[in-house]
Amino acid sequence: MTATPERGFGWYPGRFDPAAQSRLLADLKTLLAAAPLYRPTMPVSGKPFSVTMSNAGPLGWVSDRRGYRYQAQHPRTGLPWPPIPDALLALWEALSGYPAPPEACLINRYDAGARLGLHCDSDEAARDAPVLSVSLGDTAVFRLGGPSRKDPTRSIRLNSGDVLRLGGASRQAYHGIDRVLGGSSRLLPGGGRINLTLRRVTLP
Ligand code: MD3
Ligand code: FE
Repeated sequence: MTATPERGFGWYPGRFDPAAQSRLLADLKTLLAAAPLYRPTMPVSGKPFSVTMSNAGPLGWVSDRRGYRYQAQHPRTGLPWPPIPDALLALWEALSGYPAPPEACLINRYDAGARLGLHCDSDEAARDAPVLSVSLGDTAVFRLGGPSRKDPTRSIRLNSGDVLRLGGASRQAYHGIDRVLGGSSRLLPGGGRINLTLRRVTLP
């Protein structure tokens, strides 16, 4: 008998210890040399995001004047996204409860003053799969609501090494990053925060 894996909302503070955070950061440095962070723009308006982004995996999430979508190539280099680091594939195996691997790892970088407005993630056909989030660097004030923009919200402080699983009903919840607390971690040279989200995009 095997235990039923959990699939709903989960918060795993310190899931990556400081040594594992450093190893993941070293993988990211190599990855971002091949697929540089770039600043996407909002659909229609072309207004720049306050976060910079890149991706790993067969698919990456992008935004430009034409809209939001997943695509196989980096929008600036035209190259395929690099592979998802093994430590993140292992995390998905351990915590997703999903029978197929992730296809996208979206990398969001928050420098001083960056934030992410309240939104929900609905560009994936596989909304039966959870999203896993890994926080690195400065602490973020994360806001999590419900399926309607008007639902009450709660605030969660995400520290470096924390993992969240957004599965079940929480997968459709509105959420955002209100702010990042400068100087709260020494992991990233120069400060700031990196968030990684692992996603299944297509139905297996
Ligand atoms: C709840 N990222 O990339 S991670 C995003 O910290 C995103 O960069 C934030 O929202 C960040 O779309 C928050 C936590 C998170 C990620 C995906 C979710 C929460 C979610 C998808 C559905 C519901
Ligand atoms: Fe999101």
